[in-house]
Amino acid sequence: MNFYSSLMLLATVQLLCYVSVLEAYSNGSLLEACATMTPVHEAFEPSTDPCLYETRPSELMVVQGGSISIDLRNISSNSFKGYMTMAFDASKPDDAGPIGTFSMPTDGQLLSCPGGVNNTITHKDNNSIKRNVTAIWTAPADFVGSVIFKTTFVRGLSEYWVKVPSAGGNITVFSESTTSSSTTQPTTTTTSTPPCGAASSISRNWIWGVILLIPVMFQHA
Ligand SMILES: *[C@@H]1O[C@H](CO)[C@@H](O)[C@H](O)[C@H]1NC(C)=O
Ligand SMILES: *[C@@H]1O[C@H](CO)[C@@H](O)[C@H](O)[C@H]1NC(C)=O
Ligand SMILES: *[C@@H]1O[C@H](CO)[C@@H](O)[C@H](O)[C@H]1NC(C)=O
Ligand SMILES: *[C@@H]1O[C@H](CO)[C@@H](O)[C@H](O)[C@H]1NC(C)=O
Ligand SMILES: CC(=O)N[C@H]1CO[C@H](CO)[C@@H](O)[C@@H]1O
Ligand SMILES: CC(=O)N[C@H]1CO[C@H](CO)[C@@H](O)[C@@H]1O
Repeated sequence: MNFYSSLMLLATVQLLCYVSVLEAYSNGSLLEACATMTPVHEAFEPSTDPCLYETRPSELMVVQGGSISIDLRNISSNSFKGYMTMAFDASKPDDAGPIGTFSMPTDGQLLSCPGGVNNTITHKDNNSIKRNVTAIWTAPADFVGSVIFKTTFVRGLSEYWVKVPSAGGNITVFSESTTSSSTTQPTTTTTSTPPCGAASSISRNWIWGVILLIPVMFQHA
């Protein structure tokens, strides 16, 4: 192979890389992470260390169709670069899909994963440091029961936690008709920190891997 054909090959490979990078940023590709909430970096497994971040709901009870805010925040001073949060019906497997709707997060974007609209929040840019992301979650109007928020936090290429349950336990969505009879306020002082990496099956999704590799690719370019 002569010099010029090598050069052409290199240029083609780079072009293909560039195209797949662009595709990785399209909303359609991010949607592929909906099923597993799992970023994949070839060489790295999800961390089993205690999670450095938490999902903190403002309330542990909400009336059907009502709203609460959630904070994704650092526990130490460490900051994260990527995240994905969904709310699940605690009585069903996660395969049933996320429920409720989110408002636009303070740092990130809305996704509509299969089965709903605006039912997922995730990061928008690949490289900024995030310490405290806030979003409003609205419970479905036709649902009563226990809800659990789960967040995948990405600190960097080699360190991420998948589907970390929210701090303080599950959220109870109660019926409008029981509002008048329930006069006791739920305690919101629980401070237990759930373990990370609670996902039962970690299936691989290369899309997030591509997304998260981009800063590295840029640095080495
Ligand atoms: C990050 O965590 C540290 C320690 O808990 C805290 O002092 C700091 O305010 C947090 N920063 C933000 C932006 O939440
Ligand atoms: C909280 O949700 C989990 C499902 O993620 C479930 O296993 C657990 O039983 C729920 N706890 C309560 C008290 O409903
Ligand atoms: C979904 O979010 C978009 C962007 O904020 C908003 O315009 C739209 O009304 C939302 N749809 C629903 C059903 O919440
Ligand atoms: C996170 O941001 C929200 C809204 O900006 C604020 O109310 C809350 O106090 C912040 N939490 C931390 C721990 O910084
Ligand atoms: C509907 C939706 O999620 N649109 C987003 C697609 O991606 C761009 C760029 O990341 C966002 O600005 C849109 O809001
Ligand atoms: C879409 C986007 O935010 N791309 C950025 C990813 O990170 C590199 C390196 O910091 C930036 O140059 C891109 O603009």
